[in-house]
Amino acid sequence: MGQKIASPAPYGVTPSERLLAWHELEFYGFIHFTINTFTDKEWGYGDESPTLFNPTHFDPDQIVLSMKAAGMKAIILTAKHHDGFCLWPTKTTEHNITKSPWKNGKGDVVREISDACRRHDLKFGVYLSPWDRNNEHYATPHYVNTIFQNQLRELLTNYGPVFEVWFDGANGGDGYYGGKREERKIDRITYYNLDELWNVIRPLQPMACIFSDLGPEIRWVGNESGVAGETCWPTYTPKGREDINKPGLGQTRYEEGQFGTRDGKYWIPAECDVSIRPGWFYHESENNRVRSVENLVNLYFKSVGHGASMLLNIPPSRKGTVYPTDSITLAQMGNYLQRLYAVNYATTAKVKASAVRSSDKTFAPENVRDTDRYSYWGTPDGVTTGEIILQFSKPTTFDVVRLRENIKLGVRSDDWEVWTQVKGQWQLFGKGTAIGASRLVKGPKVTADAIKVSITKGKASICISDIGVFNSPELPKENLPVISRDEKGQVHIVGESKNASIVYEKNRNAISATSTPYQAPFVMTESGSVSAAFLNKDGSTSRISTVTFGILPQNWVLYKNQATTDAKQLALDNNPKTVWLVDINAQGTDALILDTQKSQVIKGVSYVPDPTNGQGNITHYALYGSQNGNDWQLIQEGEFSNIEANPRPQRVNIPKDKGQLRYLKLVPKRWVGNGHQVRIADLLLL
Ligand code: FUL
Repeated sequence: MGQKIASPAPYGVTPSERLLAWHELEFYGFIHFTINTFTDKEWGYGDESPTLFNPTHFDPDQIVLSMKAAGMKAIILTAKHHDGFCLWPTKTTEHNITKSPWKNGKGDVVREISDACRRHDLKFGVYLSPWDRNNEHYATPHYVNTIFQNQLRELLTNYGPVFEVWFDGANGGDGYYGGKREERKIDRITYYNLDELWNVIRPLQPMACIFSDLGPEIRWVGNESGVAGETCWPTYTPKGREDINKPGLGQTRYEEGQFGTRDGKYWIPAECDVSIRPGWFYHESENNRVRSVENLVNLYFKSVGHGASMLLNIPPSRKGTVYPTDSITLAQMGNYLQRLYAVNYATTAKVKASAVRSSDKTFAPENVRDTDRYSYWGTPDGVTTGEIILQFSKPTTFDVVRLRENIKLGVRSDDWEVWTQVKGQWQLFGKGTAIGASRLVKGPKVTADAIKVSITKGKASICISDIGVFNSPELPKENLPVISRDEKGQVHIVGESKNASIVYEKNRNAISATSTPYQAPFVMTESGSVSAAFLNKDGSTSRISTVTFGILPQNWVLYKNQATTDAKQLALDNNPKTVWLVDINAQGTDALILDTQKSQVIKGVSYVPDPTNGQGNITHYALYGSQNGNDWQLIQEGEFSNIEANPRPQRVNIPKDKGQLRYLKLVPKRWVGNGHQVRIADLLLL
C-alpha cells in the first residue's frame, strides 16, 4: 500500500460552519407584513397609528404551510420595517403591537410566526430595519447603540434559534421622527457601528448568518428582480461607492453583488430577494399580478442555479393569510421542484475521470453521484483541468445538470462545459464560469448515453462533489388573455385557449363564470381597470390578467418648457417600454406640465418609472393642479418609495376638493443617480 495522499489544501477563503448550513437551504421565504399592509403603502412614514394593525383572520399555520408547500426551508419575517412599528411587544419603543387592537394588545406576530416555523420544521429569521422613521432618536447614538441593539437582543433572545438576520440598505431620509417630520442624514459608513452590531448577534445566535449589502456573511445580489449574474462567485470584496472607499450599510457598489469577486477577500455568497408580486407588501390592486409558476421557476434557475439563494417574498393580506392566487402558485412551484429532483439519473451511472488524486476512495470519481455535498472527485495537485464521464446503462432523457464543488475547499474551478453523448456524438449541453455550492445547467431535452463534465480552467486541483442529472417536468405555460386599448379608446382582448372563451369585468379584480363574455372591442375612455380570463367549459377560469387604464389622453399636451410630440408618444401611450427622458436641472425646480384641454374630475395620478433602467427614475415629487394654467394649488408632495431597488408604478391620490382640474404639474424633486435627466415611462390620470 502506497502512502496515504493528503487532501488538497483549501483554495482561497472558505465558508464558516454557519454558512455551510445556510448554503444547504437554497430556497426560503420572506414575509412582509406590518402597518403598510393596512395603509396600502410600501414604505410607511412612521406617523401611522398602531391601531391600524388589525388582521381579521391571522393564521400563522396557513402562512407557513403555504410557503413550505413551495419547497422553502426557512422564513424571514419583517419584525420592524422602515416605519418603526414593532410586530412584537418590545420594551424599546411605544410604537409596537401592544398598542394595536389586535388580540387586545396581547398579540405577538414574531412569536406566532417563529412558533409556526418550528412546528412545521422550517428555520426562522428576522428582518429588522436599521432605518426607523418613527423613532425620535433616529440618527443619534442613542438610537443605534441602545434602542436598535436592544431590539435585536429581544428578537435574538426570546424567539428560539435564528438562521439569518437581515439588514436593509435603505436608510436615512425623511420621516416622522417623533413628530419632527424632517430629513435626517446619517453617515452610512460609521453610524451603525457595524462591528459592534455583529458582536451583539454572535453570542446570542452563533448560527445566525448576517445579511446586508456588504455582508459580513450574505450579500445583497444588487437587484430585487430575483436574478444573480450568469457568473456569480460566492467570494466577494465589498467596495464603497465612487470616491468613498469604505463600504457602509446602503453605501456599496451593490451592482457588483450579482457577480461577486473571483478570489474575493471574504466568503459572502449572494442572496436574491424578490417578491411574488410587484410590491413587497400586500396590495389588493396587485391580486392579479402574482408571478406565474413559470416565472418563479425561471427565477429559481437564475438564482439557486447560479449559486445564490432565492428569498421569495409572500406578503400576507389584511386578513393575515396568504391570498389564494399566491398559495396556489406556491403549491405548483413545490410540485415542480419535487418532481424535478425526484430521480437523479447520475446515481446509477458508471463514472470515469481523466485523472484521480489517488486510489483512496476519498477522491474517487464515483463520489459525484451521492447526495453528500462534501464527498468529491479530486485530482492531483496542479491538475486544474480535466474531465469526468458518467455513462448511463441505457439512453436517458434529461434537461438539467447540477454541479457542485466541495466548498469546504474553496471555489477552485473557473470554466466548465457539460457535454452529452447522443448516438455516439458528443454535443455541447451548456458551459459557464464558476461552480461553487450549486450550479444548475438547464439545456435542451436530450436523450443521451453519457454526459461529460470538462473543467477547462481552474485555480486549484478539481474537487467536484456533485453531478446530478434530472429531467424537468412539464411546466404549465402562462397563457392569459392580452388586454390593450387603442388611441380611440377601444379595448381589445385577445388570446386563445383550447375549448375556452374569454370573459371580462370592468373595475373588478375577480372573474367568474357569470362575468361578461368578450365578443368584440368596447370603448372605455374613462380611467379604470379591465380584468379578463379564459372560461373553460366546466365553468373553471384561468388566472386573471388585469390592466389599469388612465383617462384616455385625447389631444392632451405634455411638456417641460415647450410642447413636443415626443413626450406624448412616450409617456402617454400606456406602454412602459417607451420612456420619456427629460433634461432637468439639479435644483429640482423644473416642472412637467400636462394640459388635458378641459376641466374634469381627476382622482389620482399613476407614475410609471422605467422598469429597466433606474437612473433618473423620480424618488421625490411635488404635484400641483390648476384650472387655468396660472393659479396652481399644491396637491401632494412626497416620495415614491423604494423606486430605486424596485421600479413599480406609484400612485398619488388627489383629494376630492382638489380634483376638478384641467392642468397638472409634476415637479421632480429628486431622482435616482446624479444625472441631469428624469425618466417617465408612463403617466396615467385616474
Ligand atoms: C428594500 C426595502 O426598502 C423594501 O421595502 C423591502 O423591505 C426590500 C426587501 O428591501 O430595500
